Amino acid sequence: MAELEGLEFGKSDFVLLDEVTMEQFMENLRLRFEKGRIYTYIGEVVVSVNPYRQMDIYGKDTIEAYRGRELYENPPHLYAVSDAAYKAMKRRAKDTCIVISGESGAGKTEASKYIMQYIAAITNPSQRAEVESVKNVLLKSNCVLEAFGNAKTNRNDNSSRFGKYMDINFNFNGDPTGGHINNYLLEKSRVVHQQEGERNFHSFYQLLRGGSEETLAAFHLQNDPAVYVYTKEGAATVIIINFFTVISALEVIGFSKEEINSIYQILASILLLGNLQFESDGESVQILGQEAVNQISELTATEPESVSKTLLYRTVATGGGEVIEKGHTEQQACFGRDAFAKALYERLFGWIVGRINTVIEVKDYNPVLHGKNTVIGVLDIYGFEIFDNNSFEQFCINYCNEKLQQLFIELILQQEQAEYQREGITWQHIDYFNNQIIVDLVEQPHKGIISILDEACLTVGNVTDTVCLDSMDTKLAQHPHYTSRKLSPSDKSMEFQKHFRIRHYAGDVTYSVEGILDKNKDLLFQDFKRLMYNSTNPVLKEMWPDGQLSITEVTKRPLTAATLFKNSIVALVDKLACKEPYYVRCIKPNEMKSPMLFDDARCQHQVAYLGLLENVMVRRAGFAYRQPYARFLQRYKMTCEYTWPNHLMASDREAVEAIVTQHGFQDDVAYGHTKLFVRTPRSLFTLEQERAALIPILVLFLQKVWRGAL
Ligand code: AOV
Ligand code: MG
Repeated sequence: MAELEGLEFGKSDFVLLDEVTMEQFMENLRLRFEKGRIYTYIGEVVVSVNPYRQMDIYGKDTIEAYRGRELYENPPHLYAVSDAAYKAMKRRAKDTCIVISGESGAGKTEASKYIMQYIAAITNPSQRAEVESVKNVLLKSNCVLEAFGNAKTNRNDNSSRFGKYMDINFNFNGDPTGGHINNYLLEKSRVVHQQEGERNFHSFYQLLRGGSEETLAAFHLQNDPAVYVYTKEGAATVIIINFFTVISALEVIGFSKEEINSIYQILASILLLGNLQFESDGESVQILGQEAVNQISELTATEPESVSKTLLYRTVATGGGEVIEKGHTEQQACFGRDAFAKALYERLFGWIVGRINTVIEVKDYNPVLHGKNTVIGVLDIYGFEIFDNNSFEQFCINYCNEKLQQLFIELILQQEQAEYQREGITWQHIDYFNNQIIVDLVEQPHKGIISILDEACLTVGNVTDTVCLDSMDTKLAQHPHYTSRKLSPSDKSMEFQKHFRIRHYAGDVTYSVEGILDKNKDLLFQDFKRLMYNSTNPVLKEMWPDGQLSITEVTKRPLTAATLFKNSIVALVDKLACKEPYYVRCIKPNEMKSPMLFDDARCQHQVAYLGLLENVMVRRAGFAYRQPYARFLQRYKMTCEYTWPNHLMASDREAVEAIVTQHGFQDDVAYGHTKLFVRTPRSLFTLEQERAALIPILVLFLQKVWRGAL
């Protein structure tokens, strides 16, 4: 067993602080960061500070040290909570989940990978081939999903641009039998446009920079991202990427050669589409460059004439049920091209996830034969974001983080309450800032921002972004977390008329309404869907099943992007809420990605909005520490004459009472049915100090015994 840390590393659990103040909290957090102790507990919650350097704390030895141990037996670590979640799942057949939160770049994705590696390492000791293969696919899926779903942003060089919730299924032996990945709203607008200093998804650069000459020639590509409109913004940035690692991961997962080829054909088509230009002679619109059209049609296994036609015309059903073809304006053609490129990528991503799911889904599981199938869920989603320009995507991402914060509040409180109730202990209430008010501002039916956006999208006629903003201003003028330039004209920080601001739990974010309705409508002309459905490439066809609908069958009012996202997040929260939760709260130490810098103001801000101080208070106001009687005895029996080396009392509980009474803190504890609850950490601290003082004496004593001196 690894040694517990000494006091020079600060307090390993924030509940042990002498006083719960922001100063003490920050002092401890900084001290631990500076000493390379990036993890600290609040009870069972792990607070993690991104070290921005490789740490030697994830190796085999460390995994062994944490395997099967209790939380307090080792220094704080992700492995300890992973093990706790695993034990709860295995011993008590509980479905558990590990929720990782924190702002962009705080270390969520890295944490999720370490958690999965730990679970993979401690399971299947007998090396059964089918379990090993499931584990392998689960681990390899990360590499593929990161290639297609991550990108460099101004906050994080490897930023997740989609949300990921992965369920890992276990059999009665505690070995993984399969899994399922849910992905949430990929930021597809990135395919066609990136902010200054940012890049498109990694996959494009991997192909362009890593693909062999033959590969690129076969896809009609040049090996220079600067040549393509969609990738030129991030072309100069070098990030170590390996095309072949991704290909080999795809192969291990079970993608066929044809499927892998189709994936890259789609990427190539997107890049070529992005370079297509249109020209209008005042009457009709033409595509500049027939060669690119031919190449796209070859890559997508469609006819060149169909590609051109789809890019230039749309089919519409008239009121009288007649179907006509309507030519695009130049602007509409550009809009259609970009919408098509985005949809191609989004469907590709969804298809890849679905394809991985078919490989890892639990097959032939018979609960009667095999016992209950239990689950550990790992949630790694995009963190709270504030950019220079915030749009629909940030609005969705930040709403999602509000929902998760809300869940944290509910579950952590609920968990405490449930524990006290189970153990027959009276509970004391602590007040929180409850962010429900912000969640409501966004999602409330009829009154919330999503409803107002939807209403504007569904209204027939020319509702512009600005008209929609006016409507929000009217309906939300009184809301304490909403404002706009019109509502507070003196506010110089909101430069433009087309902005509104939400006071989020994690800070104020100013959103631009420019293009917000288009993004919410997420319109893609039906003709593109039909074009893809009619592709002779079976992979592509499979991605576009809705292309078989004729124009008159198409649903008139599909759900908007915001509503679809809201529904998926509500379902996610429901899924999480019925599992036993474990939390990792990630903190970003600075904006420079520096391993040296602990920016006090930035860290304190995160500690405040994550509600960590309140978390400590709740943990302490009730009882800071709790331990099963047997565990408590094992650790402290040496400090009491009635319990050392063994007690003769009727129960462990009585023996524990003897220790507590001998040390005089009987007023500071409560006796639950199975656990001792200690209110202030000071009591435990006294015991710890006494134990620490006794250990050298005991060691000396034992050495003498061994040497036969006694
Ligand atoms: P995120 O997932 O929280 O952001 P990441 O997990 O991608 O953040 O972490 C950002 C970067 O910080 C990584 O690429 C690493 O360089 C570094 N890092 C994080 N954790 C560790 C660690 N434990 N050890 C070493 N380096 C680390 V976002 O996905 O943007 O919300 O959407
Ligand atoms: Mg991430």
